[in-house]
Amino acid sequence: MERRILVTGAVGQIGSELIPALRAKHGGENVIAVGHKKEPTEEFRSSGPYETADTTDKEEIKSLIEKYDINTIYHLVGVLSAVGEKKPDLAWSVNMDGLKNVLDLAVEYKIDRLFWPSSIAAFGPTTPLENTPQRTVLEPTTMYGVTKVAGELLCQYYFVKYGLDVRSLRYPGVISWKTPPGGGTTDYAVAIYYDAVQKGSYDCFVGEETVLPMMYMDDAVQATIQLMEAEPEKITVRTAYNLTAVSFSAKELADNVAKHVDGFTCTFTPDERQKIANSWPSSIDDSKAREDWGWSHKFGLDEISGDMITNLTNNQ
Ligand code: AKB
Repeated sequence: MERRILVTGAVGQIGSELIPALRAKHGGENVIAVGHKKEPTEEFRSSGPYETADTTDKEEIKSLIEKYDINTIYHLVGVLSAVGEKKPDLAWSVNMDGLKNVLDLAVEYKIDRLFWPSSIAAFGPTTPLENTPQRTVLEPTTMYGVTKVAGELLCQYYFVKYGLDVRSLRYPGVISWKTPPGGGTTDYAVAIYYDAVQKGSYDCFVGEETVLPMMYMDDAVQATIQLMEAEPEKITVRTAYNLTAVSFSAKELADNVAKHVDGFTCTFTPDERQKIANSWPSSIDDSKAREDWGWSHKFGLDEISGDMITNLTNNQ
């Protein structure tokens, strides 16, 4: 089947890197990037169609599905954890109303495959936080996490009730250099590289003992495409798959950055995001994703640091 792909949240952290990968694979004209407020780069605009739409407005998304004869959707747009705690109503409306609109339209237009991102934020303080199993307690204490659990169940409901082929991943913290940090709790693991290159120092907003699961963007893009290309019978989880690459403490991260940037120093001044970080797992069991559709990661912490520093230095 020729894929006609719509990607919402195009200018966000994952969209900015998933779209070029999808365009390289399926042809630029077959991948419709949909942004909202943030302006894309000229290169991004010129590599394929770019549209502006608000996903909470069903008619706007509907007209794009019709205009481009869409059969595949990556619905990436979302308000992340830290911003979600400041603006819970916005998080609910963007994360839930937007998803419900896209799910309903996917059924109406017989969309062949739909991807929606979940997150480690679906877990909470009552979850076993080490080597967190695929099936476990989901009692998040953030609005973002609440929308992730509700969203996962809604996706599964649409699969069971309507046969919609919807797939999802519980992303860990994703580290990348193309977009600056965007309102999440795992942002420190991105901001540290920006500040290391620009200032030679970083004041980290979580304590040095904080350990969270993380992944490099190249692996996140690979996992997303691999999941979406897997044969439907291989997908045995219709809520969202656990996914991870490496877990490290904020101190281990800072020490690793110092290996790559001479004279780098890091201080630790925890703020309100510490509480969110404490409620999330320190490591994840993603064996189901590895068994079902062959997931395996490539980047460890040292490779992530090397690549981040090289790219941020070259793009200063
Ligand atoms: C956040 O920190 O809010 C996100 C996430 C883990 O989903 N990066």
